[in-house]
Amino acid sequence: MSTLTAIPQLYSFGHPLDMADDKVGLLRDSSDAANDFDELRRRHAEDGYLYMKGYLDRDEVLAARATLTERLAAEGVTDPKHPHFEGYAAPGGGYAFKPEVTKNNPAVQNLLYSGRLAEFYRKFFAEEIRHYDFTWLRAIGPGKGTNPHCDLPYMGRGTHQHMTCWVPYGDISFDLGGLVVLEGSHKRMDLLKNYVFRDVDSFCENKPEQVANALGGAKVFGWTFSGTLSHNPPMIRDKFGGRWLTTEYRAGDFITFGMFLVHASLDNRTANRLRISSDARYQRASEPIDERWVGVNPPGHTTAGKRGRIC
Ligand SMILES: O=C(O)CCC(=O)C(=O)O
Ligand SMILES: [Fe+2]
Repeated sequence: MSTLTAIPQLYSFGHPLDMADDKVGLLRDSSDAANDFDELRRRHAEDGYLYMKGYLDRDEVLAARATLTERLAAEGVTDPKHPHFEGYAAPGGGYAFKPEVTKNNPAVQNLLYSGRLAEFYRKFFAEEIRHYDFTWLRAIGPGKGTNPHCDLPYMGRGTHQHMTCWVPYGDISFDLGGLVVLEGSHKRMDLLKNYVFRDVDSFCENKPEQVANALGGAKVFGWTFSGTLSHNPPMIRDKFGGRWLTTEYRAGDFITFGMFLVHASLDNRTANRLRISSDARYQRASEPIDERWVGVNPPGHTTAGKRGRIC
C-alpha cells in the first residue's frame, strides 16, 4: 500500500513537496534495535540517520518543555492569552532561535547530556563522549521552517564524525512541521564536496567585501556563505534523488544523524502553534572539537568565531 495515504501534502521552505511515492516517505524507526548498537551503527552508515521512536522518557521531555515554554513566555515568544505550556505562538512571532533558554536549565541539560541520551552516544561511539556546550533551541511559529543544509559548515573545525541529535519538545504533527532528511544524501559526496567543507565563519582577508561582512556588515552572523545548500527543497531532491523523509514526531522521540546528511524542516502550517525543538551535538572525547561551541559562553558565529585567511 502506498505510504501516501497516511501523509498529507507537505511543505518545506514555502514549497509544496512532490508527494509521489519515490519522492516523499516516512523515516525508518530504529527503536526495534535500541539494544543492538552494532545494528544501529550499520543502519546509520546505510541510512545516514537513526530515528529512535519513544527512546526518551516522555514525562521527562514534557517536564523539560514546561521549563522552555516558561522562559519563552518571559521572552514574549508565546501568546500570553494561553497557558505557556500549550505553546501558542505570540501573534506575528515567526522563527525564534533561543539557545539562551537552555542555559542554567537543569531539566534540559539533564535530558540531553546526562541520562539515557548521553548513554546512547557512549554506546554508539563505543568510548567516552563529549558534547558541545552550546545547545540550539528553536521555537518556530507559523511560516517557513529551515532550509536544506548539512551541519558541517557550521561545526567542522574539529572532528567530522560527530552527530546531531534533534529532540522535539511536544508532539509534532505534519502541519506543525518537524525535521525532514534527504534519503541517501550522505553518500552523494560527488554533489556535496564543493559545498560541505566550506566554513560559514571563514572569510577571505584579502577580499574587502568579505572582511566587511565578517565584521558586522552582513545581516546574519556576518556570513558571506550562509551554509544553506538550497532554498528549494523539491529542486534539491530532484538533483540528489532519494526521498524527503519525515514523520509525526512525539515527545520522547529523537533523530540523530551525521554531518553529511542533507536535512531541512517542514513549514509550520498551523494557525498559531509553536514547534519547539533542540539540536545538540555529541562526539568521541578523543577527537578534536570545534572551539566555537565550547565554554560557558561559546563564541559561536560571533566575531570571536571568525577566521580570516588569504584566498
Ligand atoms: O529544527 C530545525 O528546523 C532544523 C534543525 C537542524 O537543522 C538540525 O538539527 O541540525
Ligand atoms: Fe542542521
